[in-house]
Amino acid sequence: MVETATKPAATTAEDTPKVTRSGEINGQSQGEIDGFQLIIDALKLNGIDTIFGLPGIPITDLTRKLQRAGLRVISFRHEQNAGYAASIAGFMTQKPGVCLTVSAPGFLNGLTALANATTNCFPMILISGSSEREIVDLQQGDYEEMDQVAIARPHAKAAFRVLHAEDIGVGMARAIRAALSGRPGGVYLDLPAKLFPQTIDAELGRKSLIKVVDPAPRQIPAPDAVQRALELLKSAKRPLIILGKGAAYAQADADIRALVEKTGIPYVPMSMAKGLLPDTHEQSAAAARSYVLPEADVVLLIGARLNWLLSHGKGKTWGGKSPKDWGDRKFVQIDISPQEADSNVPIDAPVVGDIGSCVSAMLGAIGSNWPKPPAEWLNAIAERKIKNVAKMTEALANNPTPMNFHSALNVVRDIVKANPDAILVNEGANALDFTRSIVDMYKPRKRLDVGTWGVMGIGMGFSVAAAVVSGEQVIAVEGDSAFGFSGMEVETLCRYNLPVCIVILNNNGVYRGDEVNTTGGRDPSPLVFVKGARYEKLMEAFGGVGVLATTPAELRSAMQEAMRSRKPTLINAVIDEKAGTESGRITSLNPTAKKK
Ligand code: FYN
Ligand code: ADP
Repeated sequence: MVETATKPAATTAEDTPKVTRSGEINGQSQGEIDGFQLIIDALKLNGIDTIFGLPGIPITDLTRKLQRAGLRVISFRHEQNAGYAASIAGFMTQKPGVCLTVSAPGFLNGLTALANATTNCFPMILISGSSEREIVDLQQGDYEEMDQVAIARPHAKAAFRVLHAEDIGVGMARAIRAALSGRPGGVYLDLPAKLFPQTIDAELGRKSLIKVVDPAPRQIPAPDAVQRALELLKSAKRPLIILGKGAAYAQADADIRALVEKTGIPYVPMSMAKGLLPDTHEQSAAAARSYVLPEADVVLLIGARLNWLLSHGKGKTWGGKSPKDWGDRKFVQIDISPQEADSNVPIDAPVVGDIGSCVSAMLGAIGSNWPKPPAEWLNAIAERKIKNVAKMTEALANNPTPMNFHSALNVVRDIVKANPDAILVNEGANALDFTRSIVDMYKPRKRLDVGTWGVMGIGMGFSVAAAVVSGEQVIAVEGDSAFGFSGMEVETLCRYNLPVCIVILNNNGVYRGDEVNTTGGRDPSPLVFVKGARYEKLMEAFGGVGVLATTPAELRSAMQEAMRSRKPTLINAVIDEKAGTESGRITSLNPTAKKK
């Protein structure tokens, strides 16, 4: 192996290859290949065609070379947003989304997104350049010095560092396999600056690359586990299915629908599983959620964990007498991770495998004479649904001045119904919770939101990725606070001319905008923003369309125009600053509320 000088030549800004008299291209003999090229070839070989990132030392040249090599490089204004984009691209495509950052601070900015990907089971690879190992390890104060692998490891499914050009193929293969196989997650890949200009024999280099074969192998469930699950489900008087975002990720849409319909079991979708079956499906029990959870006697979880979002499978949400009461309900859980079962309450019938294989095995075993659930159960749910839907219809029919969440979201609901292929990105507190229950989804993987962590800041990163990956129209419904975390990426939307329509539900603050500082001090309450902020002008600053909407009619016409033009659009939908409650529907998680 020939190693070139150790200075990070990665920052050289050559736009056209420099060919010397001795036949070297960019200082590299034609019989040799460098780290840059090997990284690019390894990505291409594995079908990775889009990189989300932010250039700088030592990866600037890599971004140029990636673009020149035909990959799409989407450059952001902050690495966290690039990271969120990569992670959601992974969720949408079942290919690891790649985020590329500079060393230390850039890496750390991307790390939140990596941790979020791991938590949400999204396949993602964070690739960061890093400083000189020798200097970093002796803590001699290198430029952007940091032991990035050590820091990434607890937040990732796996973390690797490649020191030698001939190991790039293995490093990339290990990263791809770790991100995709089993339970998907975030992987960190550390590429020190010295690696990029390293050269090795071209033939050796080509041979060192690995095209990963079957990166997410099917995991077939054991037949007795399937049988146990079916027997339990068959014995149920009040069965329920809960669909989670794992089910959406699995892309086993037709089989999941067939299982739900053949068994006739009512189902509740978790937030990002909305639309896996259309929300208008007659078996959806979403509008009777707080009735079916405590009442169900056997619950089938498909790609949904019994974490906080499902009150850990116990306590009052599930009809228990105390928060610790497990109750006597039985659970069947389909999950790719064998360790998921019993994480919160006993799982009576774990079915371990990939959702496609598990659901298809169950379908194969149930035949055509599966007994429909007792009519008493179905009628009770229907009755509950009718009541809740009537309540919702009444709330949506009101037309107050100023707008409230319902009157604004009634418009979004109609627009999504008319554009079922559009992707809905959603974040906030009240803006999230109201949108989830008001806006029906009709197709799988069309709703992308704050996920397992309730993280704020995914809005623009998810929107960019959703538009880039799918080519579909994106609608981002944002709380005014949530939007602030990634708002600068409106420039990115304009730069790439993406069909994203942002609707900011603007009530002047976090949760609501009418709080005052009761101390008499000079500062505003920590929860409020500048009143009457003109967010739409931010979009206009970069050449997009900005609209101020104070009525449902104005909001409707602006959204319709955005769908028609496909121009980056920001609609500042002004709602009553008194609208909203603390933390939306999870007020009870605030420590003071818990104490009461
Ligand atoms: C739902 N509902 C409906 C409908 N769909 N009514 C009528 N029609 C339709 N189509 C009803 C449903 O029955 C519930 O009423 C209510 O609307 C809310 O439904 P949802 O959203 O399914 O249920 P809930 O209780 O809010 O769900 C719990 C949750 C969810 C924890 C899974 O809140 C969630 O995903 N939260 C994420 C919160 C978060 O991350 N926030 C970000 C940080 S905010 P009832 O049945 O009467 O209860 C920081 O401050
Ligand atoms: P939600 O928040 O919607 O309830 P979670 O993120 O809690 O969803 O759960 C997703 C679950 O799906 C995880 O436990 C994960 O292991 C599982 N999962 C992800 N992909 C697959 C797959 N292809 N097959 C089986 N299980 C999967």
